[in-house]
Amino acid sequence: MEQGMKVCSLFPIIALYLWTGCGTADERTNRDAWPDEGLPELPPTPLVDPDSAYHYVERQVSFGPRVPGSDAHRNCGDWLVARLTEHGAVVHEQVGKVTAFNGQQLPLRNIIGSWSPDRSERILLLAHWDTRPFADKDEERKNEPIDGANDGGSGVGVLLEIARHLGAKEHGPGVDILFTDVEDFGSPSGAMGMGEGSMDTWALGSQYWARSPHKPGYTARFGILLDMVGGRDARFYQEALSMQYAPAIVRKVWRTADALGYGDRFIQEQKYFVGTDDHVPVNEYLRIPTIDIIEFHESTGGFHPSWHTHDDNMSVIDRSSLKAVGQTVMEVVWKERD
Ligand code: AHN
Ligand code: ZN
Repeated sequence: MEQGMKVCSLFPIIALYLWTGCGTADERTNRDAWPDEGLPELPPTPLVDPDSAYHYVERQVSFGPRVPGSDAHRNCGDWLVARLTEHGAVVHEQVGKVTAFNGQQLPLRNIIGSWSPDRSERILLLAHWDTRPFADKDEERKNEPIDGANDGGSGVGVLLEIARHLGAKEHGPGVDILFTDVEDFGSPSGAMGMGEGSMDTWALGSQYWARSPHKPGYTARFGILLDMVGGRDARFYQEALSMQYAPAIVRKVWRTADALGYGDRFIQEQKYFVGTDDHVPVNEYLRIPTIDIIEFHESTGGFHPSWHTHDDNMSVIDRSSLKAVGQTVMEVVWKERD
């Protein structure tokens, strides 16, 4: 009898425990973010390895500045194609010619890796892989190209680390990783003024791709651009153009970061500081709601202080920033269902 009483008095506690999600704090926060009770469990989200992401950044920098038309650019492009292929992607290369703001003709090489290419439901992840041909924000050696560890290297490094796991993703939408070229050959502020046209001198590779995607009629549920995501203690505010084009995707990503414990990195507050970036043509021409995860730096009220200077080298790269961004994007991709 006494035994029975105990079970009876425990029953409401057990019931409450089952009802609230009966697991660790982590499991409960995930459930709050995706109220998917009743649907089959998804395989666990793979862990982003910060050392691996860091290595991918370092390796890109080791080729030298990836300035369109240079040997370093060609060699790094070949290496990117090899990495995507190694991780199970079907790879498309889109080559062309574009004219820079200064009249220079540049070869263009957009690189696209696709997983489950036949699925019509898709997610687009993108980052530019070229680096700026000059250091116009530096005091010295202004005409020499930069390493672009953060600006170029970091977004690609994180996406390659995600790519390493995409072969294991058998559920939900297919994924495309787009490495855009000739993002960073834009007109230096002052050279052409900050008039209307000067913004169009940036993101030439994504403009090209969005006007004429590798697959005619290409579309995706949403897109996530990573740009300058590797700085020490990087904080990501909700970027204003992303909020204008794709507020629901911004909220989904920032909520996910918070649920994973990265609320101190992903601040749920809007900042206007990006003139243009690769997400703009994707939104404008393809109407794919696409956001930009890009560091807002308090000390400049804009980009990282190393932006377009020779200080943009491996010394600014922080494994924990790569991890926070990579794990957040991985979780968003993994939790997306058909
Ligand atoms: C401007 O806002 C002019 N440029 C942001 C795009 C960019 C350049 N991202 C990296 N480098
Ligand atoms: Zn740049």
